Amino acid sequence: MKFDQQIRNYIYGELEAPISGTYIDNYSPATGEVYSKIPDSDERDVLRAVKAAERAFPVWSNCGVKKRFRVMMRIADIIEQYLEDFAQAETTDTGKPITLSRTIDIPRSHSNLRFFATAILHFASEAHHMERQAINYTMRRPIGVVGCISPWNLPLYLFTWKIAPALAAGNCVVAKPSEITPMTAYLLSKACIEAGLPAGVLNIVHGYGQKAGQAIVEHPLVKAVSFTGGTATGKRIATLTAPHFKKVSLELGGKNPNVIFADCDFEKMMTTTVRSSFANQGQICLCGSRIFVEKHLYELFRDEFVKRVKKMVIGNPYSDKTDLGAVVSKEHKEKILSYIELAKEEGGEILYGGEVVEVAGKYENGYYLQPTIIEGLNHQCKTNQEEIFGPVVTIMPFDTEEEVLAYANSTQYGLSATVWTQNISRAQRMAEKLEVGIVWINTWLTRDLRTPFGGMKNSGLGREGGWEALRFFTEPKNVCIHV
Ligand code: TXE
Repeated sequence: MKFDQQIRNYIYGELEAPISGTYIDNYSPATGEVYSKIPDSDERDVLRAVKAAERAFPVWSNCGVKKRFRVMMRIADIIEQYLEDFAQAETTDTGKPITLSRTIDIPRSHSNLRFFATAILHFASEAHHMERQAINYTMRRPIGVVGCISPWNLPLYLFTWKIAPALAAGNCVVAKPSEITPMTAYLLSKACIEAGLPAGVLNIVHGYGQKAGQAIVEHPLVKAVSFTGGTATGKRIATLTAPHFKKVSLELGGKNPNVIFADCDFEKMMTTTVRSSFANQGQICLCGSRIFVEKHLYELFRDEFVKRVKKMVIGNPYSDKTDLGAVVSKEHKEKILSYIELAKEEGGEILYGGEVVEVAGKYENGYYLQPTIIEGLNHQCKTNQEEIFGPVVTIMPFDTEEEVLAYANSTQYGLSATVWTQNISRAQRMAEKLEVGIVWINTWLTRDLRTPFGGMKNSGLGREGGWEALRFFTEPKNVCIHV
């Protein structure tokens, strides 16, 4: 697929170059080569985008939910119509297998738009009647100009996950995708033009986080910020928004426990655990990177897990046979390798993996790593406390529920957890005591978009999804009428 060599910002309905005239190299992780360039935008481009959003807000916020529904559904239809182009772009930007782009990333992107385009038709609020005195009703009105900033692991999936509820609720958006994976956001801007989205309703500014991203967060007209990315960046954004009382939603890192009891459905657990460990090269904040197995199942689990992971096909992400593609960047590959070295220093044994994968031909300079399984560490070591965000898992045995709960809850993170057991009472006990925002029991990544999505502790602030998202992107006002 041919890509525009220089992608552009999308401001007030037009595709335009950055005011600076400078561009950033965009690498394909599969080949390690520059395949396009992205705008190196700064606060001047962000100012144009914020002004465009401010100008569009009065019409968009008052055009009625049916108009918003129709336009958003048209954008979703266009994404679906060009699914293959979007999938090729997503794989070229991220290095993930094309099968993942085709079946997860892009379908979920148009689902996000359709979900919130329809949800807004049913979004209602409440009234409170005071006998013989007054009637109260709650108005939920759009906030105004909001900022949406997204990461590189699920680029269009997470970009639309924020933009869709913001637009459906009647806000106008200034959005920035990761500078590492901008291509599908650029294709989205073209889809918006084709769909007839009114100018200024959505504005996409490309560029570095500390420059363009920070300018969005800091602009006084941006009243709310929805962010997904690293915990460190989340802390920075929280610091910048707090003094201005901006609403902020933070979806951050994770170090998720996968707790496996001996009474589990072994085959279902095993098939899912290979996926929850290594999907998207382990670059999903919900991956189960710490695996705890009840002691008398441990050896059977370990041997079967290693046997299955050894069969995974690593390499050319454009092949339908590939299970693991490239990790997202050279720097990220080095970061992951440094954690594997750390694990060895901390006494871990590499049961399988730990090495760079050499792929022949045009992919020889790509960023490929083996899926890596490590045992023999304790739960408090850095390898088991810090987010690696790559194809690396640790496995550990445990004796009792109390012991594994202490292990599971021992990190600074609290995003998600998976529990495998046929004992429903035990499942309920574990779900109640796990310090996370999402618990999957006998499954993983089963997603109902109506449910509250997000974590606690250093995994974030607030929840996305369903009414939670529409409430985040609206301001409630109580109106009390004397009767
Ligand atoms: O995230 P960053 P990165 C974790 C994972 C990963 C780490 C860093 O551990 O290694 O975060 O990944 C923009 N003001 N997750 O570098 O830096 C930036 O341009 C405003 C978990 O991708 O947080 C990008 O668009 N914006 C996560 C976005 O923030 C700023 C998924 C994310 O970048 C900014 C991805 C600033 N000061 C990484 N600095 C998850 N929870 O899914 C950066 N940005």
